[in-house]
Amino acid sequence: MSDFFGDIKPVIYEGPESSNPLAYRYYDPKRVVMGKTMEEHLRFAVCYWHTFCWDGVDPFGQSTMPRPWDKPADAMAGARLKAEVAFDMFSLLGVPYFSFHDRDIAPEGATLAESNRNVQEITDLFAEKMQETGVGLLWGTANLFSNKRFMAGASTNPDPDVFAYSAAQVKNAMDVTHKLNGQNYVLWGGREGYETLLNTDTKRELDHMGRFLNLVVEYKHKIGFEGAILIEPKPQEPTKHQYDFDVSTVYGFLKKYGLENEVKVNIEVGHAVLAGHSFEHEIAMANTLGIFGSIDGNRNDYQSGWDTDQFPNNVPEMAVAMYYILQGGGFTTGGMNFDSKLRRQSTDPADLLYGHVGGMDTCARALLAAAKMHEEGSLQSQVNQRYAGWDSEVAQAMLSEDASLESIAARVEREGIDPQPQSGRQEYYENLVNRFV
Ligand code: XLS
Ligand code: NI
Ligand code: NI
Repeated sequence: MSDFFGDIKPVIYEGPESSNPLAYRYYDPKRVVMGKTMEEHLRFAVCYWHTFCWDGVDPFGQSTMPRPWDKPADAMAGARLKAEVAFDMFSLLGVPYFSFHDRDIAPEGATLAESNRNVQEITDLFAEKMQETGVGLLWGTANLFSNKRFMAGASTNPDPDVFAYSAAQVKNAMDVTHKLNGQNYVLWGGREGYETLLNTDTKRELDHMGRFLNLVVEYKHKIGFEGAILIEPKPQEPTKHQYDFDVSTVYGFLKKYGLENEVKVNIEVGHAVLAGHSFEHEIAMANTLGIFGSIDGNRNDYQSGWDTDQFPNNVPEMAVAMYYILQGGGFTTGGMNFDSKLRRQSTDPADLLYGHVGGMDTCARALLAAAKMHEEGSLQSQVNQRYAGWDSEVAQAMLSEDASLESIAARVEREGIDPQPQSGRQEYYENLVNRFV
């Protein structure tokens, strides 16, 4: 145990009446909701990057939260201390999972081989700590965006050597994720996009990205990795135009490159907002297309145009999202990973805990509301009612291969069909949701 968190005690469930800022008021891990415990439903994960690497720098100012593990003179000793603190925090919170990029956990070396060795050394330490604490790995990923070699992309870089370097880095990140029994492997297209069309061959770039992802899937099968491969959509930032704009765009890409049955999506709340969607829209599309995988839980500022990665704190919004997650059957390999970071004035170690405790309670409370919406059932039955006309034989016949525009047109004429508008009753539905949140 490190002394980073001082004498803070493990956070436990104390119920809605508790005023202890470091207690759960709704997250009661063993409480059963719709046949599963809250812990099994929510599958919380702490992310390494924002939690242990974010030091508060912004374009106008220096680090506000220097950490004791930032040790430029002995970066590997720093990485080991960081791992120590990380596992202390997972235990204090009682989260079942964590997630990381290769470059979050260990310093980059002079060569790729040295960087890989550093990553392997720290993941060996993780393996011991995971054994000790029972914490699992929700997902691993490779950072293919921070180093300047990736400024024009990784697999979409015009330079084939960057494609090769990226493949080698991903291979190592997949190896360690596999070694740690990761539940998923994530690819967020960090700089897979472009700044100006004038210098960009989009056909080549998409073909290269498609081949790269196929290489990843082939390797997954070769090593027997049983987790899911996930793409994380985002519409912009860092590049002006990111190729993996949103869930539907990613699906089109997967289809084109023959991967729609191999790859799913990791949906981030803030990225949905940046794409001009709601979070629940992205979940519903992923359910519809059969590619729902996992969630990066956070919230985005609605006025800013960038990715603010704040901790979730809006129960009514999260409840509707949770409703659609449950509707799709809930998480399998996925989970609720807090891709959320502190504001730069939140400089106390305890702030890291407040952020996560609040985020977890928001999700737990949302889960309870969403479960009530499902159990009570009137929302679903109203929707079924709205489409009930399609249950008839004549309606279904229009969708069969025997139907044609002529046969449908003939029936309309014969029967004198003249559709009358039916109210969509949006306000009624909205009120129905508010009964539960
Ligand atoms: C950045 C992304 C990133 C991914 C992992 O916007 O959210 O943090 O989750 O590479
Ligand atoms: Ni993310
Ligand atoms: Ni983000």
